Amino acid sequence: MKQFTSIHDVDNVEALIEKALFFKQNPIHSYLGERKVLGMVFFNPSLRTRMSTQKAAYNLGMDVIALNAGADGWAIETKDGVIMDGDKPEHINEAVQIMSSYCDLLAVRTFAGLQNRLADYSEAILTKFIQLSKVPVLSLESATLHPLQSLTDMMTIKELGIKKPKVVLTWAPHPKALPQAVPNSFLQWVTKSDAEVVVTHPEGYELDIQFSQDCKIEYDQNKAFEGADIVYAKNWSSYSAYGHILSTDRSWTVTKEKMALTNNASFMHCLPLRRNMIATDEVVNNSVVINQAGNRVWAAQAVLNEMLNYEKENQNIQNINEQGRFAYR
Ligand code: AN0
Ligand code: CP
Repeated sequence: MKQFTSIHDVDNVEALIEKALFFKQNPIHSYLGERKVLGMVFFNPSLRTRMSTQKAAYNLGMDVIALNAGADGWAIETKDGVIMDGDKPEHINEAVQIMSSYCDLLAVRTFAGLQNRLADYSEAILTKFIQLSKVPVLSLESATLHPLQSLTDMMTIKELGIKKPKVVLTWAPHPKALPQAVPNSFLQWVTKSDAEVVVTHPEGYELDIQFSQDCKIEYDQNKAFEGADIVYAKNWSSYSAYGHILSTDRSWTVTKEKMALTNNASFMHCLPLRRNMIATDEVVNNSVVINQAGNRVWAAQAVLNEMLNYEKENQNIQNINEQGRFAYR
């Protein structure tokens, strides 16, 4: 795998999920990453992504350099053509080239600004990283997608061992405007599986059709929950009224009573989770979220492993070409 920014970078999704499950059983399988450096750049905070990806890299023998852009590094200007007389002393055009020169793989977390839909959905910062980096790039969540989370989610669903599960993605209330990255990405992956997928949210929270076209939309949350095997909760801000909070209706909070409508469903969430807003204490305490978050290590390890393998094969091809050239001489 050359890069990892969405499901479209993955040749064989099933094999990648299997690889993640394999690493869960055999964490130290090889030291493919020995003497290689993973750079991780965060434009936004992270607990799980940062620690699990670092742990995954260690399991493969890699060293890790993590940088919180703007906190432990200089604040980075990401737009071209601006007069840099504000609070950002560093420009992304130099920063990415330089950071990538210190690393063998470069990982980046960007975030939606939620002001301008076109700008967020063009993935300007991630695209800059891909264009300017001297080494392969992977996403630690971008403005519109979170593929490492989704791979983890698919692995966690697979572990539950339910054939053709009914999976319900439910919107839930939250006090701050959040991106659509997690639900977009989840739908991108789960609709490629054998699951029946239903999305439920208040009107106005319809996701970009490119992600929801293969799902049933049900505006009645109780109806959606009927017979569900998996309930995946997440808040997101509006896509149509871009970045706006249209509802904070707490009747959408996932409760024990609502879970009773399901087929004894497992409750999933990517975390962090605001208790008694997204779901009640009882629901969270009886959920699979800890295993789900734990699985982030194995998903990241599978992705890093595939990217290191690709680099190694490319290196081998280069070496063979070099040898051929010398032989010819
Ligand atoms: C982020 C989001 O909704 O995208 C990160 C989730 C992985 N959540 C928060 O900022 C609370
Ligand atoms: N789920 C997730 O990506 O969590 P962090 O924001 O803590 O990395």
